[in-house]
Amino acid sequence: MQNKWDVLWVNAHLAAMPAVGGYGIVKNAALAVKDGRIAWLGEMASLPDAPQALAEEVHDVGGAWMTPGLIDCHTHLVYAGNRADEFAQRMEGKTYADIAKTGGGIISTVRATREASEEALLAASEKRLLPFLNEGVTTIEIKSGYGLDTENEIKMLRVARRLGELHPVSICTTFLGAHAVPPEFAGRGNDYIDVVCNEMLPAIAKKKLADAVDGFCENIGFAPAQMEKVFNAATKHKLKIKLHAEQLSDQNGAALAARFKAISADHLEYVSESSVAAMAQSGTVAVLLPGAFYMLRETKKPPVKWLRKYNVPIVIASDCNPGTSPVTSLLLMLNMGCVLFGLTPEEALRGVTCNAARALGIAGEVGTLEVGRTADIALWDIAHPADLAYNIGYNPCVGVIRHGNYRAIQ
Ligand code: DI6
Ligand code: FE
Repeated sequence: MQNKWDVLWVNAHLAAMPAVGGYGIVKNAALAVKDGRIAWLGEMASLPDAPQALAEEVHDVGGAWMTPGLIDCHTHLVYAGNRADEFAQRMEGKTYADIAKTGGGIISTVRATREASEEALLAASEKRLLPFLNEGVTTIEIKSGYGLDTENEIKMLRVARRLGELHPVSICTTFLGAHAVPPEFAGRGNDYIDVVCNEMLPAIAKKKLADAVDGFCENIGFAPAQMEKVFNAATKHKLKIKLHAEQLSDQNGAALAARFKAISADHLEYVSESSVAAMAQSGTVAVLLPGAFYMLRETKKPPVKWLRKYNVPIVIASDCNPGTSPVTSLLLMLNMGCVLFGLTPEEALRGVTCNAARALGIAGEVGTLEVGRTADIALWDIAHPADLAYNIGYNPCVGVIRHGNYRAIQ
C-alpha cells in the first residue's frame, strides 16, 4: 500500500473519551498513527487489510487499554522553597488564612522563588513534573504567580516553557500575576493591579510567554473589580481567561469569569446556582481541585449537582502547589474527585481528558482518541477504565505515546 501508516498498534482496548459522553469503549482494537496524529482506530476485525500491509511498523500491546494522554489543566508546579512547616502549623490549628495574613503562605514561596536562579527553579520543578509524566500525563498547564514582578514572573514562565522543551509533554502557560499582593505593594493592592495590567501583562504577552491569564479572586486575594481590570488587559492582548473563583467564599467570581467568556473557573466550592447557570451560558468549564479541598480539610463541597443540571463540563486537576495541594499524582485526584465530591469514575476520567482539553482551549487537538487528533495516548495495564479512579497509590501506566512517539514506563 502507498502511504502506509507510520505505526499500527494492535491488540488494544480503547477508552476514546468522546466529547459527546461515555467512555467510548472499543474492545480488541487497533489504532494507527501517521505524522504524529491518529490516522485510524477501530476494531481489529475491521482493519481494511493485514496489519503488516497497512503500516511501516506494527506493535502488539498485549491487551493494554489506551486512553487519551492525561491533561492536568491547573498547576502551580514551578516554584522554589518548601512549606512543610506551614503544614505542621495547620495541623496545630492555624488556618490557611491566618498563615497568609502573617507573611507566610503564598508570600513565603514568592521569597524563595525570587531568590532561586532560573536553573535552580528548573531543577526543582523537574522533580515534580516527572511523576506526572510517569502517570500518563501528556499535557500540563503551569501558572506563574510566585514571582509577582515582571522579571520573576518571566523567569517562572520561561522555566515552564523549558520544561516542555526538555521533556515529552506539552506545556500550557498561564500568567497569574494577580495571585497575591507582593510585600513591596503591601496595602496598595490597586497600585499592584495597575502594574499587573500595564507593565507585567504587556511584557509577558509581547514575549509570548503566556497562553492564558488567571487570578485569585478571594477575600484574601483580589476583588472582582480588580480582576475585571486584569481581564480587560488580557482581552486586549488576546489571551485566554481563567479564574480561581469561590474557593473559600462566594465573591461572584465565576459569574465575572463567565462574563469575560473565560475558558474555566476553578475551585468553585462556594459558587452559587446563578453563577453556574452563567458558566453554562458562556461555555466556561468547571475545574474541581480535590487536593486543595482535602489538604485544607474543607467541608463545603463544590455543587456537582448544579454542574450536572446545567451541563457544565466537569474537570479535575491537581492544583500542584506548595501551600494547599502538594500533589504530584493526577490519578490520585480521580479517586479524590469520586470519594470526596461524588463524581463517577467516568466523570473523573472525562475530567482529565476531553473536558480538561476544554479547560485549556485545546479541545480540537487533544483529549479524545479520534482520527485527526494529536497522537497523545496513555497505555494502561487495567481491567476497565474505572480502575484509574478506583486504585489509590498504584500506577498502572505501562507506556505513553506522545506526538506518535512511544516510551515505556517503569
Ligand atoms: N489558590 C490555591 O489553592 C493556591 N493558589 C490559589 O490561588 C495556593 C497557592 C499557595 O498557597 O502557594
Ligand atoms: Fe490554584
